[in-house]
Amino acid sequence: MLKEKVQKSLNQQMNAEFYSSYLYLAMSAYFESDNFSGIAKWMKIQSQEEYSHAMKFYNYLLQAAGKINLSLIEAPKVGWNSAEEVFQDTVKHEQKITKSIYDLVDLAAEEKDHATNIFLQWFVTEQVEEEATAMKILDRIKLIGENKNGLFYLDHELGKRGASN
Ligand code: OFO
Repeated sequence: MLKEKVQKSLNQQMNAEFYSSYLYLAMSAYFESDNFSGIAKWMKIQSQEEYSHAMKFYNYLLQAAGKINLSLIEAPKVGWNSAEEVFQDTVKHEQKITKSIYDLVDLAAEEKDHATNIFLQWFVTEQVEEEATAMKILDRIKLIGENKNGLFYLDHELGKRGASN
């Protein structure tokens, strides 16, 4: 049986993952409207991946006989000024998500909820990858600078991304 505090935080994290899905979909639409269909595809797959993260929380809550509390999902920002700004926001967002996962791990440890702690370890590892990937793309965009050809090449490369988990 989940403790009240743990259940509440798991629900909050589930909703944060749904928000991540929304945010990356908004970013995908931004790139689509700018005709960068490769980066748009990358972002759309990222959005789907975030949806699957939210569903991991949903399924775990049900499995642990917890209550699902689907709350209002905040509207994401619309309109960015550049690809660099989008990826800066992505890095910041992932750092924020990492912090909330760490807080959740701390709470599970405090509450001696070993099962939830083990469940969360997958997210701890995942966040290392999420931050590193976003940071790598941001670094490349910074290197490209104003070079349109460089950005089109990146668009082509990111468009090769296939659906993951
Ligand atoms: Fe769910 O990892 Fe990104 O936000």
